[in-house]
Amino acid sequence: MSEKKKLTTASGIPYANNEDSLTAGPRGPILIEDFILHEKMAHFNRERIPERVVHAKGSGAYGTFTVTHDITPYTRAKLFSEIGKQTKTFLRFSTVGGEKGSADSERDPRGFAVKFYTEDGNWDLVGNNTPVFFVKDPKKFGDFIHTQKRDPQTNMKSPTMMWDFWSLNPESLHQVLILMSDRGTPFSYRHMDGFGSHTFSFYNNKQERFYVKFHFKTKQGIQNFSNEEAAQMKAQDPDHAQRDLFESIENGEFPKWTLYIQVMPFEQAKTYHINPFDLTKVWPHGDYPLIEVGELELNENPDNYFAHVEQAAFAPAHVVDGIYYSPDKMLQGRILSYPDAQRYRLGANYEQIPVNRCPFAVNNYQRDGLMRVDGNGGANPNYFPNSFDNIEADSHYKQAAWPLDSLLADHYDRNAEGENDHYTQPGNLYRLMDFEAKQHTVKNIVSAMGGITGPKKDEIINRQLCHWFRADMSLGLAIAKGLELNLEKAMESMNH
Ligand code: HDE
Repeated sequence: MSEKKKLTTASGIPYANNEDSLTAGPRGPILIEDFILHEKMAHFNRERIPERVVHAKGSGAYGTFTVTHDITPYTRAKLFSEIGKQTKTFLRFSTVGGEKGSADSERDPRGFAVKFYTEDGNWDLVGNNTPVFFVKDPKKFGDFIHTQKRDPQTNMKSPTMMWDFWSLNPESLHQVLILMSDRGTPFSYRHMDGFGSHTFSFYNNKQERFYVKFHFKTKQGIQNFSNEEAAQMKAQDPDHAQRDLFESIENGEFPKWTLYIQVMPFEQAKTYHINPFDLTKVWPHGDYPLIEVGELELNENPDNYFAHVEQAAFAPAHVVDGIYYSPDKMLQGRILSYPDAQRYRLGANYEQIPVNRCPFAVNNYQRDGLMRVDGNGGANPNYFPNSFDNIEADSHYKQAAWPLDSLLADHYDRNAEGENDHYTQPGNLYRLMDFEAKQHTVKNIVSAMGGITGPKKDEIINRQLCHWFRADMSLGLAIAKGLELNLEKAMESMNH
């Protein structure tokens, strides 16, 4: 038996009785001096922090990234510097729309957020289990998420809101098709792929730039629930994915993913037939094949959920030397949003929380603020430059200037830029599916669209149907049939 420990207050004062309040006699009232009672109740009242406004329900684990292939021709990022190099990581999986207590088996994309604790700082690759997203401009994000949450009047989920938004934003079609396929209900976090989703950029030791996309391919194999199995699991075990991840790591069955990249030569971005910065589009692998990079293995469960998983803070802004952003508007929006969300959720010094702390040197002149627990710079100067602390802004980390002409940037505007072909890629994806996947996808769409109600029901259904037809005629027909629509009437309404 380990050595006994004394029960204490939060300030380390040992005390003898943790169950009886101090009263004036055995039947008398509680004395206000029972500060231990107050301390316990007051802390209890303050246990909840704001849940993530999206991705509130999640699971996380620590792991290791190991380089298996040389990509130094593309990037000088130290974590990729040599084959065999290992970097500690933390990965948080999540659903998107549900609250912190919602079910893991909801039909939803899954967050796939990876923190790499590199010697040049923490790199956060904050993606999903799909390579694309519903919208391509951050200005639409809040409105979109409102339709994924609860009706402002009834406080219930509303297929009418969802499909009204999607039918008015056809750029969403690609992601909606993926969401409605069986990939929208993954069997577990271990049996799905992960993506950086956005286009990022690399630069190598010669400061040559490349555009890059990241893909994590599961080594457990893709496995999904059908609509019915997901509904059943929601009732049977709303935390099934958390249980699966935690128990597989406890049992030493460490889940693994292979990291691949797609690389686009910098100059090609100007002329490539698809806007490479449009997050609703993929880069066809025929044009830019997958290049193997390394292996990500999850091998350590956090010893406390709140300390590590709930307080984990990711930011796409956190890129390290050799990796940088791209003009992808959604990425640009996220650069600003995530640190803002973390400061709101966790306070100004959130990067001192152990799960978020860089294990290597952190030298700056940010001081004070709530929960400053790292010594606050001690007696060192709190200004830069200065004649005392020998901290320098190391010119090695300067990036070459970014040529503006590469972005065709001879003017600025609120352009809804690029092509508006929202149909070819979802159509291609549907035609790639096997017969069973097509059947399940149509069934899931019919079941989801079947929830549209209210005075605008026909208008919303017909508008969305028009998008399905434009992606693929057989898909449109199968959905119309499933919804038992009178096609002539539907076509008439589409034509006016
Ligand atoms: Fe997020 N997103 N997001 N998102 N997102 C957040 O940050 C946001 C988007 C993703 O496990 C928030 O800490 C904006 C795309 C993941 O902690 C918030 C836009 C992708 C996680 C936020 C997007 C994601 C978040 C909420 C439109 C896939 C959970 C709490 C430009 C590529 C990370 C928080 C974790 C979390 C903002 C769109 C993935 C509000 C403004 C696209 C995996 O800051």
